[in-house]
Amino acid sequence: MANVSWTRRMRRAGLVALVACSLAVTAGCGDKAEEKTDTGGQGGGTEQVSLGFSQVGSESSWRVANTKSVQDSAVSAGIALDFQDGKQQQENQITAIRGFVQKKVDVIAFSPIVESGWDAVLQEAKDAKIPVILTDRAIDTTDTSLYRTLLGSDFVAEGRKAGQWLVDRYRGRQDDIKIVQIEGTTGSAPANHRRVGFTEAIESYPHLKVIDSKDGEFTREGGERVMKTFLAKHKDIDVVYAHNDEEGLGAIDALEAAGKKPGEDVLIITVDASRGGLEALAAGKLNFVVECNPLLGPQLMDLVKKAAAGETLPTRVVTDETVFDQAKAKEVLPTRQY
Ligand code: GYE
Repeated sequence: MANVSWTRRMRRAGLVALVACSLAVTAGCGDKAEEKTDTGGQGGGTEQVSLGFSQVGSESSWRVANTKSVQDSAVSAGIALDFQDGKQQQENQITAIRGFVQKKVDVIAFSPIVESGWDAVLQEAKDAKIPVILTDRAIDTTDTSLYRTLLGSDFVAEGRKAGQWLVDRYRGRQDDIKIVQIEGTTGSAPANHRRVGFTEAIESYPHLKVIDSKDGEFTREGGERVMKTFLAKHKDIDVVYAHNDEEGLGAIDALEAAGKKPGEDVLIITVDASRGGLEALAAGKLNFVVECNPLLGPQLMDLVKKAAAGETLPTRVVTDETVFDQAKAKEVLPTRQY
C-alpha cells in the first residue's frame, strides 16, 4: 500500500462511499463505509499516481525547457501526466484545473500566469481533497491552505542581482544613468517580483534612474516592440533591464535596427540564462544575465509523490541559481541544456 496515499484512498473511498450511500439511500454512511471501501481493492499500491499540470504557454525558451522537464520527469518518475497548455489565458488554466478536479487526478500542479484570481477554483480542488502544488510562479491569496507548496525561483532575489550588478557597474559615477525596463507579463509573479527586487537594489543610488517601464509579455516580439517605443520616446538610453532573455533579444533587434550597438551603446541585463541569452551574452550583445532555472521537473515529481502519499510538504522549495557575465557564459555554453 506504500504508494497509495491516505489522501487518495480517502478521496476515492469517500467518493465510492457517497455513491454507495446514494444507491442504498440509507442513513449512517460514515467512517465505516469509507474504511470498508478503502480495504477493498486499490491494487496493493501498484496504481500510478496521476498528475494534472496546467502550463502558462510557450512564450519563451525558458517555458519550452520547463515543459520538457516536466514531461520527461513524469515519464521517468512513472507518473501519469495530464498536461494542459494554458496558451497565455487564465480562463484556460481555470478550465484545466476544473477538468482535473472532475477527472479526480491525485495531484494538481500549475504555473499560474498571473498572481490573482485563483481562490474559487483552488477551493474546488481543496473541497475535492486534491493537493495543489504551485510551480514556478506564486499566487496572491490570503488563504495559503489552498496550495501545499510553491516550487520555483526567488524572483525578488533575481531582480536584486540584476540591480546589484548595475550598482557595481556604475559605482563612482555621479551623472544620471537612464534605465528602461521591459517587464514580463503584467500581473505575473516574475514581473512583479523582478521589478520589486531591482527597484530595491538601486533605490539608494539616485543617479540610477528608471525612466520608463512597459510590458513586453516575456516574448521577443514584445521586447522589440517595447524597445522601439522607448527609442522613439527617449534620447540617450543607457541601460535596458529586461525581465527575460527573449525580451532582451527583442531589444537587441530594435537597437540594431536603429543603428545602435547593443551591449556597448546601450547595456542590457536580462533574466533566465537560456542558451539564446547566453549566446548573446558571449557575443557581447548582452552584458549580464541572471539565471532562472526552468528544470523543475525532477523536484516537482518528488513533491507530487509525497503529496500523493499524504506527506507534509515544505511550504516553499526554492531552486538554486547563479548569475552570468560574458566570460562565464562562454564557459558554460558548450554544456548548456536549454
Ligand atoms: O523567466 C520567462 C517565462 O515564470 C520564471 O516565465 C518564469 C518566466 C521566465 O516566460 O522567460
